[in-house]
Amino acid sequence: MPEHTFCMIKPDGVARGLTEEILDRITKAGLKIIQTKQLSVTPEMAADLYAPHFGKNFYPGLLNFIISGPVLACQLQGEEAINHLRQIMGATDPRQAQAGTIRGDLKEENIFTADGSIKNLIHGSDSPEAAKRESVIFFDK
Ligand code: IDP
Ligand code: MG
Repeated sequence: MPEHTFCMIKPDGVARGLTEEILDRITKAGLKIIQTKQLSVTPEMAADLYAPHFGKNFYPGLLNFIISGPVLACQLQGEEAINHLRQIMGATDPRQAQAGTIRGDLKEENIFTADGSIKNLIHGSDSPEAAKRESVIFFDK
């Protein structure tokens, strides 16, 4: 079934000039890019996006990381877009992400920010509910 998903090229991906490369991988995988927006995430938006992780030990570092520079927010569409995107992203920890995935192929030697967040280039919604919720934070406000 065609569905929509939300993704975001994180500050590390934009800063390293990997935006085109990552969008290219997404399109080559058969996902359609409906809308993109480059912006700097505000602390409020970051807290909203990562509310499910509130209280975890990596939460403060994650918020600092996501507001540290511009990101590219994207709305995608395609067959099983949510799972498909998650597959081409690869595992959360890039050291465990398989070859051929975005996180696996494009990882840096040091995957951690100064305060311990994992830098892994891309965010992708993990459920239809998350896709709706996250998309609104970036595109409907
Ligand atoms: P996901 O991005 O693969 O969905 P989540 O578990 O939702 O992974 O975590 C959100 C983000 O928080 C990750 O992409 C990563 O940047 C960061 N993160 C997750 N787990 C850890 C951790 O154990 N240490 C540091 N940062 C983490
Ligand atoms: Mg997640």
